[in-house]
Amino acid sequence: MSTAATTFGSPNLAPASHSFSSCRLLSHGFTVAANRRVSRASARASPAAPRRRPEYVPSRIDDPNYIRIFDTTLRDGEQSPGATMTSAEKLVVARQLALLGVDVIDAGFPASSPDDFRAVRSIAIEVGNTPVGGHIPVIGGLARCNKRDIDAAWDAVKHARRPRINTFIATSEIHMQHKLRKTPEQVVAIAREMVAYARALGCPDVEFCPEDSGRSNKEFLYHILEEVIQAGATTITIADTVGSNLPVEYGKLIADIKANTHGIDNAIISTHCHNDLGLATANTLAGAYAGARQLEVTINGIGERAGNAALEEVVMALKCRPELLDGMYTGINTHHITMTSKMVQEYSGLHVQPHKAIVGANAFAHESGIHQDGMLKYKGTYEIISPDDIGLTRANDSGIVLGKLSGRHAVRSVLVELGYEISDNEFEDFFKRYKEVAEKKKVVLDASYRF
Ligand SMILES: [Mn+2]
Repeated sequence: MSTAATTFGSPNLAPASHSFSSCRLLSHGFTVAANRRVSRASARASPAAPRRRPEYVPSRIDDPNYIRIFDTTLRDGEQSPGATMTSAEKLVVARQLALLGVDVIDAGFPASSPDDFRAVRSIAIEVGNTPVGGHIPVIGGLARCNKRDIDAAWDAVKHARRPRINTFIATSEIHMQHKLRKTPEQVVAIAREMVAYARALGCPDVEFCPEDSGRSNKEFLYHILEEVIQAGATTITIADTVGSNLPVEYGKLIADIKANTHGIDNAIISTHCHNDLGLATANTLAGAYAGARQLEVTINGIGERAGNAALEEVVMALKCRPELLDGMYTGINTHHITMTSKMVQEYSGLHVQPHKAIVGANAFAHESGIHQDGMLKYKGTYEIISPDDIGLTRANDSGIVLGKLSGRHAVRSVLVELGYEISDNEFEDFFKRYKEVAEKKKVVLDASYRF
Protein backbone atom coordinates (compact mmCIF):
# COMPACT_ATOMS: atom_id res chain seq x y z
CA MET A 1 0.00 0.00 0.00
CA SER A 2 2.91 2.36 0.38
CA THR A 3 4.12 4.19 -2.66
CA ALA A 4 7.56 4.78 -1.20
CA ALA A 5 10.34 4.27 -3.71
CA THR A 6 11.84 0.83 -3.76
CA THR A 7 15.24 1.60 -5.25
CA PHE A 8 17.66 0.95 -2.46
CA GLY A 9 21.22 1.95 -1.99
CA SER A 10 20.91 5.63 -2.81
CA PRO A 11 22.08 7.86 -0.02
CA ASN A 12 20.13 10.74 -1.58
CA LEU A 13 16.86 10.21 0.20
CA ALA A 14 14.78 12.76 2.05
CA PRO A 15 16.65 15.36 4.08
CA ALA A 16 17.40 14.32 7.62
CA SER A 17 14.98 16.74 9.24
CA HIS A 18 13.66 15.72 12.61
CA SER A 19 10.02 15.97 13.52
CA PHE A 20 9.34 15.07 17.09
CA SER A 21 5.96 16.71 17.09
CA SER A 22 3.51 14.97 14.80
CA CYS A 23 2.47 12.14 17.12
CA ARG A 24 -1.18 12.50 17.87
CA LEU A 25 -1.01 11.56 21.53
CA LEU A 26 0.81 14.28 23.32
CA SER A 27 1.57 14.95 26.94
CA HIS A 28 -0.85 17.83 27.19
CA GLY A 29 -3.69 15.81 25.76
CA PHE A 30 -4.11 17.96 22.67
CA THR A 31 -3.69 16.70 19.14
CA VAL A 32 -1.77 17.80 16.11
CA ALA A 33 -3.41 17.98 12.71
CA ALA A 34 -2.87 14.94 10.53
CA ASN A 35 -0.03 14.70 8.05
CA ARG A 36 1.54 17.93 9.09
CA ARG A 37 5.16 18.25 9.96
CA VAL A 38 5.74 20.72 12.72
CA SER A 39 8.87 22.72 12.10
CA ARG A 40 11.43 23.20 14.81
CA ALA A 41 10.52 26.87 14.89
CA SER A 42 6.93 26.13 15.83
CA ALA A 43 7.66 23.25 18.15
CA ARG A 44 5.78 23.64 21.39
CA ALA A 45 7.38 23.46 24.80
CA SER A 46 6.83 19.88 25.87
CA PRO A 47 8.90 16.96 27.09
CA ALA A 48 9.03 15.71 23.48
CA ALA A 49 10.50 18.89 22.00
CA PRO A 50 13.48 18.27 19.72
CA ARG A 51 16.81 18.21 21.41
CA ARG A 52 20.33 17.83 20.16
CA ARG A 53 21.90 14.41 20.27
CA PRO A 54 24.42 14.58 23.13
CA GLU A 55 28.11 14.38 22.23
CA TYR A 56 29.17 10.72 22.13
CA VAL A 57 31.20 9.57 25.12
CA PRO A 58 31.32 5.75 25.45
CA SER A 59 30.68 5.45 29.19
CA ARG A 60 28.24 8.28 29.86
CA ILE A 61 25.44 10.35 28.33
CA ASP A 62 25.26 13.96 29.39
CA ASP A 63 21.48 14.22 28.94
CA PRO A 64 19.78 11.75 31.33
CA ASN A 65 16.73 11.52 29.03
CA TYR A 66 18.64 10.57 25.91
CA ILE A 67 18.27 6.95 24.81
CA ARG A 68 20.91 5.37 22.57
CA ILE A 69 19.55 3.12 19.87
CA PHE A 70 21.82 0.16 19.14
CA ASP A 71 20.71 -1.56 15.97
CA THR A 72 21.62 -5.24 15.68
CA THR A 73 19.77 -6.00 12.43
CA LEU A 74 23.08 -6.87 10.79
CA ARG A 75 24.21 -9.18 13.60
CA ASP A 76 21.38 -10.71 15.68
CA GLY A 77 18.92 -9.99 12.85
CA GLU A 78 21.11 -11.84 10.42
CA GLN A 79 21.02 -14.84 12.76
CA SER A 80 17.38 -15.34 11.77
CA PRO A 81 17.09 -18.58 9.82
CA GLY A 82 17.31 -17.74 6.11
CA ALA A 83 18.15 -14.07 6.63
CA THR A 84 21.77 -14.16 5.54
CA MET A 85 22.77 -11.05 3.60
CA THR A 86 25.78 -10.56 1.37
CA SER A 87 28.49 -8.16 2.50
CA ALA A 88 27.40 -5.75 -0.27
CA GLU A 89 23.79 -5.82 1.00
CA LYS A 90 24.95 -5.31 4.57
CA LEU A 91 26.84 -2.19 3.54
CA VAL A 92 23.72 -0.75 1.89
CA VAL A 93 21.62 -1.50 5.01
CA ALA A 94 24.31 0.09 7.20
CA ARG A 95 24.15 3.31 5.13
CA GLN A 96 20.39 3.33 5.60
CA LEU A 97 20.75 2.77 9.37
CA ALA A 98 23.09 5.78 9.51
CA LEU A 99 20.46 7.83 7.68
CA LEU A 100 17.86 6.62 10.16
CA GLY A 101 20.12 8.03 12.88
CA VAL A 102 20.93 4.96 14.99
CA ASP A 103 23.67 5.58 17.57
CA VAL A 104 25.37 2.20 17.22
CA ILE A 105 25.43 -0.24 14.29
CA ASP A 106 26.20 -3.78 15.44
CA ALA A 107 27.70 -4.65 12.07
CA GLY A 108 28.36 -8.36 12.49
CA PHE A 109 30.51 -11.09 14.00
CA PRO A 110 33.92 -10.73 12.32
CA ALA A 111 35.36 -14.03 13.62
CA SER A 112 32.42 -16.01 12.24
CA SER A 113 33.44 -15.93 8.55
CA PRO A 114 35.81 -14.09 6.17
CA ASP A 115 32.79 -12.54 4.42
CA ASP A 116 31.37 -11.19 7.67
CA PHE A 117 34.81 -9.82 8.56
CA ARG A 118 34.87 -8.00 5.19
CA ALA A 119 31.33 -6.72 5.72
CA VAL A 120 32.11 -5.26 9.16
CA ARG A 121 35.40 -3.82 7.93
CA SER A 122 33.85 -2.09 4.92
CA ILE A 123 31.01 -0.71 7.09
CA ALA A 124 33.61 0.61 9.57
CA ILE A 125 35.65 2.23 6.79
CA GLU A 126 32.73 3.86 4.98
CA VAL A 127 29.72 4.31 7.25
CA GLY A 128 31.94 4.68 10.31
CA ASN A 129 33.64 7.75 8.82
CA THR A 130 30.80 9.48 6.96
CA PRO A 131 28.79 12.06 8.88
CA VAL A 132 25.04 12.01 8.17
CA GLY A 133 23.32 15.11 9.50
CA GLY A 134 26.44 15.84 11.55
CA HIS A 135 26.40 12.41 13.20
CA ILE A 136 28.66 9.38 12.76
CA PRO A 137 27.40 6.11 14.25
CA VAL A 138 29.51 3.83 16.40
CA ILE A 139 30.43 0.64 14.52
CA GLY A 140 30.46 -2.48 16.66
CA GLY A 141 31.67 -6.03 16.11
CA LEU A 142 30.72 -9.07 18.17
CA ALA A 143 33.31 -11.28 19.86
CA ARG A 144 33.13 -14.19 22.27
CA CYS A 145 35.39 -13.82 25.29
CA ASN A 146 38.54 -15.11 23.59
CA LYS A 147 41.55 -13.40 22.03
CA ARG A 148 40.97 -14.71 18.51
CA ASP A 149 37.42 -13.28 18.34
CA ILE A 150 38.44 -10.00 19.97
CA ASP A 151 41.43 -9.59 17.61
CA ALA A 152 39.16 -10.19 14.60
CA ALA A 153 36.54 -7.75 15.88
CA TRP A 154 39.16 -5.08 16.51
CA ASP A 155 40.80 -5.57 13.10
CA ALA A 156 37.38 -5.05 11.50
CA VAL A 157 36.04 -2.11 13.52
CA LYS A 158 39.25 -0.16 14.23
CA HIS A 159 38.88 1.75 10.94
CA ALA A 160 35.76 3.49 12.21
CA ARG A 161 35.89 6.91 13.87
CA ARG A 162 34.02 5.33 16.80
CA PRO A 163 34.82 1.62 17.04
CA ARG A 164 33.28 -0.70 19.61
CA ILE A 165 33.99 -4.30 20.58
CA ASN A 166 30.95 -6.12 21.86
CA THR A 167 31.96 -9.18 23.86
CA PHE A 168 29.90 -11.70 25.80
CA ILE A 169 30.03 -14.80 27.95
CA ALA A 170 27.16 -16.73 29.50
CA THR A 171 26.44 -16.23 33.21
CA SER A 172 23.38 -18.38 33.93
CA GLU A 173 23.92 -21.58 35.86
CA ILE A 174 22.40 -23.62 33.02
CA HIS A 175 24.75 -22.09 30.40
CA MET A 176 27.91 -22.12 32.56
CA GLN A 177 27.38 -25.75 33.54
CA HIS A 178 26.12 -27.31 30.32
CA LYS A 179 27.54 -25.08 27.57
CA LEU A 180 30.75 -23.51 28.89
CA ARG A 181 31.52 -26.26 31.45
CA LYS A 182 33.20 -23.66 33.66
CA THR A 183 32.82 -22.57 37.26
CA PRO A 184 31.37 -19.11 37.97
CA GLU A 185 34.77 -17.84 39.16
CA GLN A 186 36.42 -19.08 35.96
CA VAL A 187 33.78 -17.17 33.97
CA VAL A 188 34.43 -13.97 35.95
CA ALA A 189 38.19 -14.29 35.39
CA ILE A 190 37.77 -14.79 31.64
CA ALA A 191 35.35 -11.85 31.33
CA ARG A 192 37.61 -9.49 33.29
CA GLU A 193 40.70 -10.56 31.35
CA MET A 194 39.07 -10.27 27.92
CA VAL A 195 37.50 -6.85 28.56
CA ALA A 196 40.92 -5.63 29.70
CA TYR A 197 42.47 -7.22 26.59
CA ALA A 198 40.03 -5.41 24.29
CA ARG A 199 40.80 -2.08 25.97
CA ALA A 200 44.54 -2.81 25.79
CA LEU A 201 44.29 -3.26 22.01
CA GLY A 202 43.33 0.41 21.90
CA CYS A 203 39.56 0.11 21.69
CA PRO A 204 38.08 2.90 23.85
CA ASP A 205 34.56 1.50 23.75
CA VAL A 206 33.90 -2.04 25.03
CA GLU A 207 30.46 -3.51 25.58
CA PHE A 208 30.15 -6.55 27.78
CA CYS A 209 27.11 -8.79 27.86
CA PRO A 210 26.51 -11.55 30.42
CA GLU A 211 24.64 -13.86 28.06
CA ASP A 212 21.37 -15.25 29.45
CA SER A 213 21.36 -12.50 32.11
CA GLY A 214 17.60 -12.93 32.43
CA ARG A 215 18.12 -16.36 34.01
CA SER A 216 21.33 -15.57 35.91
CA ASN A 217 21.73 -15.28 39.66
CA LYS A 218 21.49 -11.60 40.54
CA GLU A 219 24.28 -11.54 43.11
CA PHE A 220 26.54 -13.18 40.56
CA LEU A 221 25.55 -10.59 37.95
CA TYR A 222 26.40 -7.69 40.28
CA HIS A 223 29.77 -9.33 40.93
CA ILE A 224 30.77 -10.00 37.31
CA LEU A 225 29.53 -6.57 36.19
CA GLU A 226 31.59 -4.83 38.88
CA GLU A 227 34.65 -6.72 37.68
CA VAL A 228 34.20 -5.93 33.97
CA ILE A 229 33.42 -2.26 34.61
CA GLN A 230 36.62 -2.07 36.62
CA ALA A 231 38.42 -3.75 33.71
CA GLY A 232 37.16 -1.05 31.35
CA ALA A 233 33.71 -2.05 30.03
CA THR A 234 31.82 1.09 28.99
CA THR A 235 28.42 -0.48 28.30
CA ILE A 236 26.92 -3.50 30.04
CA THR A 237 24.09 -5.33 28.35
CA ILE A 238 21.41 -7.21 30.23
CA ALA A 239 20.19 -9.85 27.82
CA ASP A 240 16.93 -11.75 28.02
CA THR A 241 18.59 -14.16 25.62
CA VAL A 242 15.79 -16.72 25.67
CA GLY A 243 12.90 -14.25 25.81
CA SER A 244 11.44 -15.64 29.02
CA ASN A 245 11.24 -12.48 31.16
CA LEU A 246 8.05 -10.57 31.90
CA PRO A 247 8.15 -6.74 31.82
CA VAL A 248 7.87 -6.31 35.60
CA GLU A 249 10.61 -8.90 36.13
CA TYR A 250 12.97 -7.44 33.51
CA GLY A 251 12.42 -3.88 34.73
CA LYS A 252 13.23 -4.99 38.28
CA LEU A 253 16.38 -6.76 37.06
CA ILE A 254 17.65 -3.52 35.49
CA ALA A 255 16.66 -1.50 38.59
CA ASP A 256 18.39 -4.01 40.90
CA ILE A 257 21.57 -3.95 38.80
CA LYS A 258 21.54 -0.16 38.87
CA ALA A 259 21.07 -0.15 42.64
CA ASN A 260 23.47 -2.92 43.62
CA THR A 261 26.40 -2.95 41.19
CA HIS A 262 29.42 -1.06 42.44
CA GLY A 263 30.73 1.37 39.81
CA ILE A 264 27.61 1.12 37.61
CA ASP A 265 27.66 4.89 37.08
CA ASN A 266 30.83 4.42 35.04
CA ALA A 267 28.96 2.46 32.36
CA ILE A 268 25.77 2.61 30.30
CA ILE A 269 23.17 -0.08 30.97
CA SER A 270 21.72 -1.64 27.82
CA THR A 271 18.73 -3.87 27.14
CA HIS A 272 18.71 -6.84 24.74
CA CYS A 273 15.32 -8.52 24.64
CA HIS A 274 14.02 -11.43 22.59
CA ASN A 275 10.43 -11.91 21.57
CA ASP A 276 9.70 -15.56 22.42
CA LEU A 277 6.65 -14.52 24.48
CA GLY A 278 5.84 -11.48 22.33
CA LEU A 279 7.21 -9.22 25.08
CA ALA A 280 10.45 -7.90 23.57
CA THR A 281 9.19 -4.34 23.06
CA ALA A 282 7.41 -4.26 26.43
CA ASN A 283 10.51 -5.57 28.21
CA THR A 284 12.75 -3.09 26.42
CA LEU A 285 10.54 -0.18 27.51
CA ALA A 286 10.43 -1.55 31.07
CA GLY A 287 14.23 -1.63 30.97
CA ALA A 288 14.42 1.97 29.78
CA TYR A 289 11.97 3.02 32.46
CA ALA A 290 14.20 1.37 35.07
CA GLY A 291 17.31 3.19 33.89
CA ALA A 292 18.74 1.50 30.78
CA ARG A 293 20.01 4.13 28.35
CA GLN A 294 20.94 1.94 25.39
CA LEU A 295 18.31 -0.24 23.75
CA GLU A 296 19.27 -3.07 21.41
CA VAL A 297 16.73 -3.50 18.63
CA THR A 298 16.37 -4.67 15.03
CA ILE A 299 14.43 -3.40 12.05
CA ASN A 300 11.13 -5.30 11.80
CA GLY A 301 12.10 -7.18 14.98
CA ILE A 302 14.07 -9.83 13.08
CA GLY A 303 16.53 -11.99 15.02
CA GLU A 304 17.13 -15.40 16.55
CA ARG A 305 13.98 -17.55 16.85
CA ALA A 306 11.02 -15.18 17.49
CA GLY A 307 13.27 -12.16 16.97
CA ASN A 308 14.38 -9.10 18.93
CA ALA A 309 12.59 -5.96 20.05
CA ALA A 310 11.61 -4.01 16.92
CA LEU A 311 13.30 -0.62 16.46
CA GLU A 312 10.17 0.93 14.97
CA GLU A 313 7.98 -0.18 17.90
CA VAL A 314 10.37 0.94 20.64
CA VAL A 315 11.20 4.26 18.99
CA MET A 316 7.58 5.15 18.18
CA ALA A 317 6.42 4.20 21.68
CA LEU A 318 9.06 6.52 23.15
CA LYS A 319 8.03 9.23 20.71
CA CYS A 320 4.29 8.87 21.28
CA ARG A 321 4.19 8.56 25.05
CA PRO A 322 7.09 10.60 26.46
CA GLU A 323 4.91 11.78 29.35
CA LEU A 324 4.75 8.19 30.66
CA LEU A 325 8.40 7.48 29.95
CA ASP A 326 9.96 10.39 31.84
CA GLY A 327 10.54 12.42 28.66
CA MET A 328 12.98 9.95 27.15
CA TYR A 329 13.85 10.53 23.52
CA THR A 330 16.06 9.11 20.78
CA GLY A 331 18.05 10.54 17.88
CA ILE A 332 16.12 8.51 15.31
CA ASN A 333 14.76 10.33 12.28
CA THR A 334 11.51 8.39 12.13
CA HIS A 335 10.72 9.53 8.57
CA HIS A 336 13.12 6.86 7.34
CA ILE A 337 11.40 3.97 9.18
CA THR A 338 9.20 2.80 6.29
CA MET A 339 12.02 2.81 3.76
CA THR A 340 14.39 1.00 6.12
CA SER A 341 11.75 -1.61 6.91
CA LYS A 342 11.15 -2.31 3.22
CA MET A 343 14.86 -2.57 2.50
CA VAL A 344 15.45 -5.06 5.32
CA GLN A 345 12.42 -7.11 4.21
CA GLU A 346 13.79 -7.30 0.69
CA TYR A 347 17.40 -8.12 1.60
CA SER A 348 16.63 -10.52 4.45
CA GLY A 349 13.72 -12.20 2.67
CA LEU A 350 11.78 -11.93 5.94
CA HIS A 351 8.49 -10.21 5.20
CA VAL A 352 6.43 -8.77 8.04
CA GLN A 353 2.84 -9.86 8.65
CA PRO A 354 0.14 -7.42 7.44
CA HIS A 355 -0.84 -6.49 11.00
CA LYS A 356 2.77 -5.89 12.18
CA ALA A 357 2.86 -2.78 14.38
CA ILE A 358 4.08 0.39 12.63
CA VAL A 359 5.36 -1.21 9.40
CA GLY A 360 2.73 -3.84 8.46
CA ALA A 361 0.67 -3.26 5.31
CA ASN A 362 -2.49 -2.87 7.42
CA ALA A 363 -0.97 -0.73 10.18
CA PHE A 364 -2.48 2.41 8.64
CA ALA A 365 -5.44 0.89 6.77
CA HIS A 366 -9.09 1.14 7.77
CA GLU A 367 -11.84 -1.12 6.52
CA SER A 368 -14.76 -0.96 8.93
CA GLY A 369 -17.40 1.67 8.23
CA ILE A 370 -17.37 3.16 11.72
CA HIS A 371 -13.60 3.63 11.63
CA GLN A 372 -13.64 4.95 8.07
CA ASP A 373 -16.29 7.52 8.96
CA GLY A 374 -14.13 8.66 11.88
CA MET A 375 -11.00 8.80 9.75
CA LEU A 376 -12.70 10.86 7.05
CA LYS A 377 -13.87 13.33 9.68
CA TYR A 378 -10.70 13.49 11.78
CA LYS A 379 -7.67 11.19 11.54
CA GLY A 380 -6.88 11.38 15.24
CA THR A 381 -10.02 9.31 15.89
CA TYR A 382 -8.31 6.04 14.99
CA GLU A 383 -4.64 6.80 14.40
CA ILE A 384 -2.12 7.59 17.14
CA ILE A 385 0.70 8.15 14.65
CA SER A 386 0.69 10.17 11.45
CA PRO A 387 1.85 7.98 8.53
CA ASP A 388 3.94 10.94 7.45
CA ASP A 389 5.87 10.57 10.70
CA ILE A 390 7.30 7.21 9.58
CA GLY A 391 7.70 8.24 5.94
CA LEU A 392 4.66 6.31 4.72
CA THR A 393 2.78 7.65 1.73
CA ARG A 394 -0.69 6.17 1.43
CA ALA A 395 -2.51 5.65 -1.86
CA ASN A 396 -5.38 7.58 -0.33
CA ASP A 397 -5.08 10.11 2.41
CA SER A 398 -7.27 8.36 4.99
CA GLY A 399 -6.01 4.81 4.52
CA ILE A 400 -9.42 3.62 3.35
CA VAL A 401 -9.60 -0.01 2.21
CA LEU A 402 -13.01 -1.01 0.91
CA GLY A 403 -14.48 -4.29 2.09
CA LYS A 404 -17.67 -5.85 3.40
CA LEU A 405 -17.72 -3.67 6.53
CA SER A 406 -17.18 -0.37 4.73
CA GLY A 407 -19.90 2.25 5.03
CA ARG A 408 -21.58 4.86 2.85
CA HIS A 409 -19.23 7.67 3.82
CA ALA A 410 -16.11 5.82 2.69
CA VAL A 411 -17.60 4.29 -0.46
CA ARG A 412 -18.96 7.62 -1.58
CA SER A 413 -15.68 9.42 -0.86
CA VAL A 414 -13.86 6.87 -3.02
CA LEU A 415 -16.32 7.40 -5.87
CA VAL A 416 -15.78 11.16 -5.63
CA GLU A 417 -12.01 10.63 -5.57
CA LEU A 418 -12.34 8.56 -8.74
CA GLY A 419 -14.26 11.39 -10.41
CA TYR A 420 -17.81 9.97 -10.31
CA GLU A 421 -20.59 12.40 -9.58
CA ILE A 422 -23.82 10.58 -8.80
CA SER A 423 -27.08 11.58 -7.19
CA ASP A 424 -28.17 10.35 -3.75
CA ASN A 425 -30.63 7.91 -5.30
CA GLU A 426 -28.06 6.53 -7.71
CA PHE A 427 -25.64 6.15 -4.83
CA GLU A 428 -28.13 4.14 -2.73
CA ASP A 429 -28.56 1.75 -5.64
CA PHE A 430 -24.80 1.57 -6.16
CA PHE A 431 -24.20 0.98 -2.44
CA LYS A 432 -26.65 -1.94 -2.35
CA ARG A 433 -24.87 -3.63 -5.26
CA TYR A 434 -21.50 -2.78 -3.71
CA LYS A 435 -22.44 -4.67 -0.51
CA GLU A 436 -23.50 -7.72 -2.54
CA VAL A 437 -20.09 -7.84 -4.20
CA ALA A 438 -18.26 -7.05 -0.97
CA GLU A 439 -19.81 -10.01 0.84
CA LYS A 440 -18.21 -12.35 -1.69
CA LYS A 441 -14.75 -10.81 -1.90
CA LYS A 442 -12.14 -10.08 0.72
CA VAL A 443 -11.26 -6.64 -0.64
CA VAL A 444 -13.44 -4.97 -3.22
CA LEU A 445 -10.92 -2.50 -4.44
CA ASP A 446 -7.28 -2.38 -3.54
CA ALA A 447 -5.69 0.67 -2.01
CA SER A 448 -5.36 2.31 -5.40
CA TYR A 449 -8.98 1.42 -6.34
CA ARG A 450 -8.17 -0.85 -9.25
CA PHE A 451 -10.42 -3.85 -9.77
MN1 LIG B 1 20.30 -11.96 20.89
